[in-house]
Amino acid sequence: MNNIYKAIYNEIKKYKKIYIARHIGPDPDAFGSQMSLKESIKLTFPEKEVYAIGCTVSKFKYFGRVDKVNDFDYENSLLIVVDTPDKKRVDIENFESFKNVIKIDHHPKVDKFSEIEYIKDTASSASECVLDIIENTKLKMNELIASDIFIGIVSDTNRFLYGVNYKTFELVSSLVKKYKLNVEELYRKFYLKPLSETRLMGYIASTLKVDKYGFAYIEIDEDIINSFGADISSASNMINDFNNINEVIVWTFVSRDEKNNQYRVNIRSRGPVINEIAAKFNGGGHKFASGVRTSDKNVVDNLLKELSNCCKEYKEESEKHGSN
Ligand SMILES: [Mn+2]
Repeated sequence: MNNIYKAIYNEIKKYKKIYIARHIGPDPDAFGSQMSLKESIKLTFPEKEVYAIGCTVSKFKYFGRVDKVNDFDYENSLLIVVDTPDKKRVDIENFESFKNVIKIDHHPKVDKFSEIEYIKDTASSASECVLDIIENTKLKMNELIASDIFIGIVSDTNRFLYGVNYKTFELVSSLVKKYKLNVEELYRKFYLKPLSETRLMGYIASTLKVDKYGFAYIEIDEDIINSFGADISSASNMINDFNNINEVIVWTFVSRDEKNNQYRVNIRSRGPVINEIAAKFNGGGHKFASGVRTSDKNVVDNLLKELSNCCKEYKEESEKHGSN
């Protein structure tokens, strides 16, 4: 084992109580990396108490339940944060009070918030990072763990569309072979969705505003989301289903989180790099999948303007070079 694997494994070995957290507004990779790591630690060390913490999302009940914890044993336990580059997006309060913190992530680095950091921004997903750690330590794996990792990778790459190379396929291929994963069954379980959600997608598609530069956006009200019987996280995760529209280069969902008095802005792109723009507005993420949270409506308006502008420039640039 090289140093980072050894360091992570030794910390896991040392603590009786381990909490695993991920980012707010969790997506399937956040769940996949969190749940697979939890199960792997439990399988390897049955005597340990391992908790997966953070909010629940109805759309992702596939992954099983998160653990309800009322009192955190900060002084005696280890916290592992997966799929989260920045402090402000860790879905747990006072996380720096834990005896020790480990970060496992595939986003470009934002904050350093732990002594032990595993950051691999060439990995397709945090789930792939967990797979790498399991394979390079004595952590164990079984079919359930392999399935969660598989779904995490599939989802963060949008079914092998983004951020993949031959290595991703090799990893997935050996995972499927070794644990005899029933890919069709997994896809069916994961991608089958209720009519209510499909209707909400129809609403979004018919309401989406698209400007002449290829910038699309929609503001979705929580009341509307609720009237379709979906929750806000499920709705903002639908953004990935709008990636193949000819007239759209960058698209944005703005939803208002009433409880936290915040606008949640999700941005996707199939052309210009958007995380630098998101960073200007105190957000972040990947080159083509970013987000911003703010309580200020002016920030949202300015961000939308800037994104439309960047589509304009991108379009002009592409036309100059005779491509589309
Ligand atoms: Mn991820």
